[in-house]
Amino acid sequence: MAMAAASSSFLAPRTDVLAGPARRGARRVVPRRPLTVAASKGEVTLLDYGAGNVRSVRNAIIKLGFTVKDVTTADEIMAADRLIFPGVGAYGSAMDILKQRGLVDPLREYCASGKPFMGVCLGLQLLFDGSEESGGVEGLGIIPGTVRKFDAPDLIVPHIGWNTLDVKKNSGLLADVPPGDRLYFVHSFRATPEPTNEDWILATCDYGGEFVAAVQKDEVCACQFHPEKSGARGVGIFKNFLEGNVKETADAVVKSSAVGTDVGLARRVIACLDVRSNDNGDLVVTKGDSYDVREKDEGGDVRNLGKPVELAGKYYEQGADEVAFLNITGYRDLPLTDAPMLEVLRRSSETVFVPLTVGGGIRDFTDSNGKSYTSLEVASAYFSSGADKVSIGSDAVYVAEAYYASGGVKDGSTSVEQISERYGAQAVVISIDPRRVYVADPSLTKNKCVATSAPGPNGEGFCWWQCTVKGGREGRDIGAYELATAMEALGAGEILLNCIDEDGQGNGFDHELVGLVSDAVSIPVIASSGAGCPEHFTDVFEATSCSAALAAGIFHRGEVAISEVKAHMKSENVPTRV
Ligand code: 1PR
Repeated sequence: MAMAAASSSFLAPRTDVLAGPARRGARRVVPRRPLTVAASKGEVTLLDYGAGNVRSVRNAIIKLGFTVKDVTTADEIMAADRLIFPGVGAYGSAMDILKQRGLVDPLREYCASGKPFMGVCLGLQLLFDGSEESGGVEGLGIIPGTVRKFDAPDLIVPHIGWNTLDVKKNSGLLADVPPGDRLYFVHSFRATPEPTNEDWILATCDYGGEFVAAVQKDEVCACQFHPEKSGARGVGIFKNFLEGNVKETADAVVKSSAVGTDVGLARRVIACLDVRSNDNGDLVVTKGDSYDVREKDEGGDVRNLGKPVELAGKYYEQGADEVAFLNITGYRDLPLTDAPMLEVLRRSSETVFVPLTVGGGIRDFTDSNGKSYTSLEVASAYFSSGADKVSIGSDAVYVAEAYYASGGVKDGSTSVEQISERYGAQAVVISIDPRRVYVADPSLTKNKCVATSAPGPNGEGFCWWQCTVKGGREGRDIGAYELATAMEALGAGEILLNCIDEDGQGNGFDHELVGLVSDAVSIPVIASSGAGCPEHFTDVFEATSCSAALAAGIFHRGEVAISEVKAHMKSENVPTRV
């Protein structure tokens, strides 16, 4: 596929980003580590049609001791002993690719043969008769039913996060998932259980109504959730599949609701790693106070709080629901050549089996050789290196300004629209970097104001939040409310809502800002900036309808572990994955 070719041209030589060079500005190139080849437990055939991140599926298979064989011809499908089909992207384009490559009938035949098959996410949906997505498209027609968009009123869509299952029959596939445990979902469309597909339903999930979470008939299985993003529990599901432990038994199953009241979609806790090169050229995790990341002493260096891959692994072990990497100098670096973020993603995805977001520098750019790259190509390179979502900062502000200037025209040409169209809305996060602006009267600005409980320095009773670009260096005449609503209209799937005033202050999240934006959009909002203790997480979840809360400093400085935040949420009855 063209996209895969475009992304592979970005693949920089492998450098050891964990090791620091001896002199300023240089990056030490360390030879590849020699690979120790363990005996393979067997070969797994992987149907990857190049439309998104399946690196974690590969990594999970390899971690479990199996080798991966990619499908390059239709014959290889029927020749497979075990086939994994991690569907990514939109339903219509996935079916188009399968048709173009002559894979539709081989897939149907393979599933009919009863050999082990595992579909993931879109790989489950494609088994159904068809989908409303992409204007109505025919699927593989193996399971009766149509895939439709979540449609309950006031539901936040996409359904992103960790949710509990209602298991309908006993299968070895889910044997290691205790009732009440959560798995990671990310999707806007779903199939529903119906009398015609009852014999296929292994588990359902509730989000604005019951939908199909897993199906199984003998050795043909599929999950709407992502095992490869569901931590150790999810990797265990792949293990059961790969080792052939999927037998169904007639034993009774225990419903999740029978083991407690903490069921349903959890509020997420996200660890954020602001990454940049320090003055020695080492790639470090840093952290600012109101975005100033330099030590306070004279000639202060960039604050160094650790190594990106190591810290991501630590937070995964502590129970982070997601990890975000923000390349904070991406607006001025050439994102794919100057900063080895691709390598950070590749390494992290080898051990971190929860969703990874990467931001910084998602924009069109031209390198020093005059070669131009589109934001879609930058995003493609990140996805193929292991990112599940990209976060767009400065470019989103320019896109929103142009959107309002045109009177709300969507012509499909912007970074947000193009990445959303190719990879799905759930893969596009908008990172907003706003600063509070006080006004005595709302008529003094065209941007949406709130009456604030913390009046300004001159007693101003109202405020709005001014969006910035270039890491907070330049303010623009557009508010966080206006940016968020424009981004939802253009196809973004999630808002990462920072606050420069609160960043690194440890005083808690800005509830007025988070409330304003969460109420304005129906896509998930991640509250960010200001967390100083576990109570700040429960406070923002109680005060607003945000879906997730993100923190950096308290985790990096070791003041609070993610597990402590989760334990506190549980004690306060805030749904959480522990
Ligand atoms: O504009 O698309 O290249 O993206 C640049 C990205 O880098 C944006 O997502 C922007 O938020 C981020 N960024 C740029 N400069 C800084 C900086 O700190 N100087 N960091 C920066 C943003 C803010 C948060 C932080 C929370 C939580 N960091 O993500 O992690 O405020 O911190 P806390 O818990 O310690 O309070 P583009």
